[in-house]
Amino acid sequence: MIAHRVQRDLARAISAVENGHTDVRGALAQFAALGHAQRNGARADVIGITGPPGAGKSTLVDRLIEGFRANGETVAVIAVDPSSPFTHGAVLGDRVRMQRHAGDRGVFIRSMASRTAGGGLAPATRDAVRLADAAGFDVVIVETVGVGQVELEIVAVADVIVVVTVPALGDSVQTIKAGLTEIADMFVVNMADRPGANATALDLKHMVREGAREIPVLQTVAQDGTGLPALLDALAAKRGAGDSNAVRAVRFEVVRRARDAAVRAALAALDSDDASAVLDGLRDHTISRNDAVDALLAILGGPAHAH
Ligand SMILES: Nc1nc2c(ncn2[C@@H]2O[C@H](COP(=O)(O)OP(=O)(O)O)[C@@H](O)[C@H]2O)c(=O)[nH]1
Ligand SMILES: [Mg+2]
Repeated sequence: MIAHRVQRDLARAISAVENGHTDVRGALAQFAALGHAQRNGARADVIGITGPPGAGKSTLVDRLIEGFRANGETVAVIAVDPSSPFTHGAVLGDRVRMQRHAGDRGVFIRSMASRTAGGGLAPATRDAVRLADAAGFDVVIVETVGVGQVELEIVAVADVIVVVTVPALGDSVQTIKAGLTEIADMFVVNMADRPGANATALDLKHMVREGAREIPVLQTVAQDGTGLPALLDALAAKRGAGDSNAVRAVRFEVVRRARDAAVRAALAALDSDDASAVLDGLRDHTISRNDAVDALLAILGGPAHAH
């Protein structure tokens, strides 16, 4: 249990940091001065839950809270939402969704609307996680809306990363290919009550088989709790394994930079004289689009894409 007083001061400390009234060090010092920093050394397990809007992340988090509480662990949730602080749309929704835990002193829930202009995780998110850790919570769950590259920043915050997707989100597996296998500790196909869940899970399993790490692919129905015991088991296994987030962050950074370099090389190749000749042929209708792509890839020296 986390005393009500600690919960209240934690909420205030997060607000102070979020509003820029103090930095995280100041907030932690204040926290300690209030006699709250019971934790020196022990660390919360930080679980990142990321995925597209509407995938069922908040519903899943609600179920996870239930699971951790049943295990006697205290849980803080930091839900980062890109919606405007002025509209409060989905933020309010999250609060309502997790409302049933409101009276539980082992649970702290905080929605943060703030994000940086670029769409990244606001620094305040990181600070909120540190503060929740200092407050003594056993588990901190960070829910972020992941679209494209944005979710990847969660690497800097979380020890274990769960990427949530849903069936029949046509290009979700494609999006995931752009480097998510480097950061995901597990994939969850939520809404497994909908058609296409098995196919999506199979797609993901094929994809993760190519990687070096073992990444479980699970299916859940967050609404009724189907698959939650397996998800909790998988999380327990990852938490116990002490997977190094530093290793993962470095791997991801290498992939990101290699991808950036490849993009730069492709753009440069497209500016070459050889490439201009191919593109002229495309304009003159003497070459098909597919043949133009193959020819340009050949100029780039990369593997030709077979269609
Ligand atoms: N059919 C179905 N609906 C779900 C499931 N999980 C969540 N939902 C619903 O999907 C909607 C979006 O859920 P929410 O948790 O807010 O998604 P988030 O935006 O990813 O946090 C809500 O109406 C949920 O009730 C599921 O497993 N199956
Ligand atoms: Mg949500």
